[in-house]
Amino acid sequence: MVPGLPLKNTQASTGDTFEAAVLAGLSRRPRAIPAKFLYDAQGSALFDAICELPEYYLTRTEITILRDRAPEIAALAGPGRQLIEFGSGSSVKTRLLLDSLEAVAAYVPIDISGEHLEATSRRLRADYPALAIVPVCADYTDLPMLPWLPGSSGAAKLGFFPGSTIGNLDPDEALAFLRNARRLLGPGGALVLGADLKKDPGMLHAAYNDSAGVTAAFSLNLLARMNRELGASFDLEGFAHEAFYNPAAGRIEIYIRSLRPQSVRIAGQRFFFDAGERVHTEYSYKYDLADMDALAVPAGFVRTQTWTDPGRLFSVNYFVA
Ligand code: AVI
Repeated sequence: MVPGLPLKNTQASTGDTFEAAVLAGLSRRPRAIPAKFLYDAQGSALFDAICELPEYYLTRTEITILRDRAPEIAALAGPGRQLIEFGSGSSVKTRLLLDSLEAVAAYVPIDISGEHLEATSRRLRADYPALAIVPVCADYTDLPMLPWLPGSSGAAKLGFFPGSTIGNLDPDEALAFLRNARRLLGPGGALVLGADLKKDPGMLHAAYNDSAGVTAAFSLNLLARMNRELGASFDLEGFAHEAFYNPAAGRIEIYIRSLRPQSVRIAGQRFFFDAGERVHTEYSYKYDLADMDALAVPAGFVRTQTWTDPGRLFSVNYFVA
C-alpha cells in the first residue's frame, strides 16, 4: 500500500469500530448495524459469489454495458486521468475501463477491506505492470477523512463508483457522498456511476432471495463475524435472512430475523431477541434517471450521458463536475 500514508482504516480514527457499532446498533430500536460491516474477508468473498448468481442480474448487466461502452467512456474522459474507485472490491469492472482509458496517470482503489484490497492490487500489478496503483484502505463514505488521498499529481480525476453501491447509502448519505466526491474529484473531474434501475418487484425480490442461499449466507456472516471477532455467542441456526422490495421507498430492505426468543452474549454484554425481532442490515435503493438527477444536481454534478441494457435493468452514468 502507499508508503507514508495513514492507511489505517478510518473507522478507527472516528471511533466507529465494529464492536462499538454492534453494541450501539443492538442497543437502539429499531436495531440496525451499518451495511459496511458485512464486508470482512468472508463477506467480501460471499458478495463475489452473489455477483455470479443467476438471479443477481446487476453485475453481469453492468459488465456488459461497461464492456460495450468503455471506448465511449474513455473518449469522454480523455487521456491522462487519475482513476479513483470508491469501494473497489475485486476491481473486475475496473479492468474494462483500464483497457480503454488512455495513459492512465494512476489507479487509486479505495476499499474498507484491507485483505481484499491487497490481493486485488497484487493481481492488477501483475496484469498492468506499467500502471501506478495506489491502494487506500478506508471507508469511502468518509471522504472528508481523506485529505491525504494521493492526488497531487495534477492529473484530472475520473471517479468510478460501479455496482449500484450508491443504492446501499440512504438518500442523505448518497447526497453527502456525491458532494464529497465532487470536491475530491475537483475542477475538470468526472464520475462514472453504475446504478440499479427500478423494475418489476418480482425480479428484485429474486435477486435478494436467491435459491442457492448465498445472499442469506452473506447476511448471516455478520453474526458469524461477531462470533469470530467479538467472541459473541450467536447460534446461526436461530436467525434467518429476510429481504423484500418496499415500492413506496423504492428500495430492497434486508434484515436478520430471530426465529425464536433467545439471548446472545457479545463483548461482555447480553442481548435479548424476541421471536420475529429483526436487525436491519442493508437498504438497496433503486434509482430511475430522474431520482439520480435529483441527487446529482444538488451535489454539483451534471449527468451528460447514460447507457443502459436492452431490458433497462441497469444504468451506467457519466457525470461532469
Ligand atoms: C453492494 N451492493 C450494491 C449490493 C446490492 O445489490 O445492494 C449488496 C447486496 N446485498 C445483498 N445482495 C447484494
